[in-house]
Amino acid sequence: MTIDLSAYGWSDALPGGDGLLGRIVKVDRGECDVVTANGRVRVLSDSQRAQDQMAPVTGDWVLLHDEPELGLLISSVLPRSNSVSRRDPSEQVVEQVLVANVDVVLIVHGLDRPLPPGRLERFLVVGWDSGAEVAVVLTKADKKGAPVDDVTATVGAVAPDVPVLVVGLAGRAQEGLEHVAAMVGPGRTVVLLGESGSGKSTLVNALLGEEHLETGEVRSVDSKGRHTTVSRELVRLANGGLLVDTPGIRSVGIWDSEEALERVFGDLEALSATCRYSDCVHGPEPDCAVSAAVANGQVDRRRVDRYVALNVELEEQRQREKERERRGHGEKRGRRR
Ligand SMILES: Nc1nc2c(ncn2[C@@H]2O[C@H](COP(=O)(O)OP(=O)(O)OP(=O)(O)O)[C@@H](O)[C@H]2O)c(=O)[nH]1
Ligand SMILES: [Mg+2]
Ligand SMILES: [Zn+2]
Repeated sequence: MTIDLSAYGWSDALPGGDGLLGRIVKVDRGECDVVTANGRVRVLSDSQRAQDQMAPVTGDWVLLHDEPELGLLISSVLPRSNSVSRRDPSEQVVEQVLVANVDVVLIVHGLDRPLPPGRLERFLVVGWDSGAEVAVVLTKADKKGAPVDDVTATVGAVAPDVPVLVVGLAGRAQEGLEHVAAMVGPGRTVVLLGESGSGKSTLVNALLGEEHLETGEVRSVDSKGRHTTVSRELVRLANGGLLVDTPGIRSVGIWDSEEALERVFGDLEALSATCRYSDCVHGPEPDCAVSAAVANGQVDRRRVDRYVALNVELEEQRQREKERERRGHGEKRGRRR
């Protein structure tokens, strides 16, 4: 069997190297599934050499070599064009890369639950920080009383330029699916992020046209999902699109990212620059441009509060990171760019 890796997004413009080239399509329990020109193989993910540079993740291009006793091993992870990452929820100051080499990030939200603007802002920061295109997909529009207009308005208020796609995937009816399909072109890698139970795996299955991924009922009391998906898996659609399903994200710890924050809170950053004090927290300070904008109805106070809270969180993170570096840890796992 010979697989043309361009079908998995490989382009000759990317730097290659010695060894068998492949793309990681799944990582679980210390092992990776890798698609190579010779077919799909399973390799150990934590080969020492690969770890020395960076831990391989789904979407990575890697070079494999054959080790007499151990079989195929990842000898190197090729440079990433970009990656989607968040703050590691267990470690506070460490970046956790979720997926590499991504063209589009779809933020998936189920219309069976509220969409707190702060949650959306965090997902947007994670998405934009990668440099990929970002869109929001609202699922479960088929449900009775689904607040399509309200939630669409929330997204519009937080991020006016972000496309919003609405789908309802009950039974055979596949309302709106074609709009999502249109974003997933040949060779494009599209990752789905969202809370557990938001319908990511259901959406991937609908696009695939088969029940490839396991899906799970949400709890009826609070619409909470059950964390059905446990690994990040890249699947190829018949039209050549590449989709990465991911486990539901509980906490969206954002990684310090000036550019992405600028996209979400650019207007507030611009106003802050004209406050009298450069360290203004837009509370009781005199000559605060942000508070003035709130007072005349130009800016929503709650949005300012979220902005301030996020900045506090990032400042704490910077301090902890400095502390960590001082103790001699930060070198290997620091920020990649
Ligand atoms: N009515 C309706 N139900 C949906 C839709 N999309 C998903 N569901 C249901 O929502 C539940 C959760 O869907 P999943 O696809 O498992 O959600 P997930 O985001 O993959 O969840 P995790 O894997 O836990 O992160 C399942 O019972 C789905 O059948 C939709 O568009 N309409
Ligand atoms: Mg899932
Ligand atoms: Zn101010």
